[in-house]
Amino acid sequence: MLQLHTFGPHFNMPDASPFCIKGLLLMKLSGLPFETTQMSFKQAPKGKAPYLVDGGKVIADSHFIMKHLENKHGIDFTGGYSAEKLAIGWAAARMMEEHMYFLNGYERWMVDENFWKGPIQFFKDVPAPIRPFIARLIRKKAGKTHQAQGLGRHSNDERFELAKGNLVAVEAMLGKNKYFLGNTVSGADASVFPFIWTASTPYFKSRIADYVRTRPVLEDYLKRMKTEFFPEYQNG
Ligand SMILES: N[C@@H](CCC(=O)N[C@@H](CS)C(=O)NCC(=O)O)C(=O)O
Repeated sequence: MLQLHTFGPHFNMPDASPFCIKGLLLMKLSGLPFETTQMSFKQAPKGKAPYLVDGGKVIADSHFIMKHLENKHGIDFTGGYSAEKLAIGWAAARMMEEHMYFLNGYERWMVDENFWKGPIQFFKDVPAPIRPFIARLIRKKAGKTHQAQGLGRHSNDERFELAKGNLVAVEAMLGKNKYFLGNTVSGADASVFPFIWTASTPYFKSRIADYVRTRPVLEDYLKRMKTEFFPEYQNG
């Protein structure tokens, strides 16, 4: 059976990582039987989750997992949409995965209150006496990543303005659609929904989350997607 390796449920959501929720949604959309397994940094080909184990093959990265499902299992994630619509989906996916992800990650990892409530849980297997030390070390590494990526160099107000820009754009693209591109679910939903969901969870204190709660179009989309695909996390 196909095995999707993820971090597992955290923060009242099916996974701490939006990329893993994307992987889960892709698997659900594929209709193929699959199970989820705890990821291992030793096994992860790119040192990240999710990755998919399909027989003897290990496929790293949510995009390449999607490609693998298409090429090896004949799954169609296009939803039958036109090239123009799919281009919107591609652009939105990059906006969410390469931009929004970091804006939200900053809130979780760099805001003290959020870090000691959320990401600290990732270190629960580290022996208690050295746990705070290791956690601070990894947090420092995350800070360097945000600096190198660039968004970590902005002020809080500037980061919020950029996140708001993403949310306004997604809202405009969504319009009255049921799913991201129209009335049929597609791979684009797997790249948009998890990133809005994880950015808006009430679990963390965040202006981004507060803003999503003022946008009925985004809220309704989240609610529809959770109800259909993750009903057990309705309140996450
Ligand atoms: N491009 C990758 C990104 C995956 C990714 O960034 N995963 C993060 C969790 S959100 C991770 O595993 N980070 C662990 C690390 O960097 O050490 C994908 O689409 O799967």
